[in-house]
Amino acid sequence: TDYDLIIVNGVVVSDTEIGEYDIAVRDEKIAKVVSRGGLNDAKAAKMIDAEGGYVMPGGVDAHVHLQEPPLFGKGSTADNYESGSRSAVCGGTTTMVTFAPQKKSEDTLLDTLYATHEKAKDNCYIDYSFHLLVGNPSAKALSEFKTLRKEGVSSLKIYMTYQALQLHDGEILDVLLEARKQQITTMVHAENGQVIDWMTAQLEKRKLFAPKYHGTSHPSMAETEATYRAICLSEFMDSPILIVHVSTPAAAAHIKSAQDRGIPIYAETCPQYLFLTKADLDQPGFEGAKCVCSPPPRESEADCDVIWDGLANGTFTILSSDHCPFRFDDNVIGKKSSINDEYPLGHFKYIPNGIAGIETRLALTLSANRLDLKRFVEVTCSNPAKLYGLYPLKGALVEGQSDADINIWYPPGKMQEFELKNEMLHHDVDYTPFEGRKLKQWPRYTILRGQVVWDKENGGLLGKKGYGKFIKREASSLAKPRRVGEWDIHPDGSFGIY
Ligand code: DUC
Ligand code: ZN
Ligand code: ZN
Ligand code: ZN
Repeated sequence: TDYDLIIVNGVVVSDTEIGEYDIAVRDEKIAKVVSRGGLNDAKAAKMIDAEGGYVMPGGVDAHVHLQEPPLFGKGSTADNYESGSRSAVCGGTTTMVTFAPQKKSEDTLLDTLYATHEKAKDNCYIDYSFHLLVGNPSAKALSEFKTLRKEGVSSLKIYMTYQALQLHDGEILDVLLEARKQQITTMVHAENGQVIDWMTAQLEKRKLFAPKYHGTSHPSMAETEATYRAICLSEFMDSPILIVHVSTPAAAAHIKSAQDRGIPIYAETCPQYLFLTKADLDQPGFEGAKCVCSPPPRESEADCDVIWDGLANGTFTILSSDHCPFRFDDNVIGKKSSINDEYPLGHFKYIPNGIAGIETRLALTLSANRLDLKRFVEVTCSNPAKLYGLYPLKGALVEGQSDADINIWYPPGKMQEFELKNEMLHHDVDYTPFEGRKLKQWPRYTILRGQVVWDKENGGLLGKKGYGKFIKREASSLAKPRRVGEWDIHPDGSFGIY
């Protein structure tokens, strides 16, 4: 046989092109992409007829929290590497970048990295890589950035909020300077932690504890201010950043204006800011806790519309899930119910922040039918791969270069609209914040390095735990400083790039 697998009759969508192409796979790689019919004489061990369905690169989800200790309120995340990556593959995501979380109490980043490797090793259904989450930018930690690059880690994340993680501005400058030297991309969680703490104290004085006050305690202003501050610090240092999970029109406007000036500022949004609003936090009983994440779902659908616009017009470089699930009813592992002896009716500040979404990201967004298809592929597959140094190995269908990671969607008219239910999902969580949403699409086949790992009609999950492997990443092909040279203080007292 010539090939391990051929896919015929598909409508292939990349970030730059849509067309009728057939694809051949050999030795885990994309071997050929040819005009429809061009493989009619080829011999292959297996053939898939896409029947006119879209054929896209496998999803790349670059913002995933798995098996993390309590950092975002009480409780550890619900999914471990096994259940999280299982959920991912059943929703068409073939590569994930998760966090290796360094705590404030720890000095080194390398131990964190090695410990995270242990959690993931032999447990993943999909390929994976890590961002270092820097909780303590100690001299030691900063000196380890160089080794991180050798270990295939080219990005890290810092926080401007959460007591367990918040860095002050001087620490942020320390990180940006060292990141610049090592060509590392810095992801920033931009919310002003002091504003959030102050608002929380105000609400407590008035005995306002219901889940909806999570939204009140995280005002848009806290995100807008921190976003602009992060942009200023990044521009000062000429060190590229990506602002994660942007939720407000005002923050998006600051990002757009920096981008228009040519500053290397990148941004991410997530399905929760496209589909959820404040009303989802304000539900009977404690149900609102199911939609508590940070930043919170915002005011109204008009806000969601602005975020959709930013996805379409390029303000947002990538669409990630921020999968960070906690169980609703669980007294051991981070219950969303947040009831304790002091607050028998619960308190919003004890609700761990985060929701599940790794399995629903692609189908929810594609079903909404609001993005150009090439742009959909760009923000969910190609751009995350480019931004984080995985391209064209991942996020593309380039002959001889890309891994054969492929999603084949249902052909037009073949899938009936259906209501999403948590029981359809493969995570280890007792609810989805998107319960009842109407979907028109779901991946029919998902292929990872040439293997069919998901076949919705025949067996569902076919992939095996442990098939997913660690991928070493290069420097970002998008996020580069504007000028080469070192940031330093010049002999005349001025400062900047030499
Ligand atoms: N926001 C969340 O909702 N969860 C994890 C961390 C974060 O910043
Ligand atoms: Zn995070
Ligand atoms: Zn965050
Ligand atoms: Zn996150």
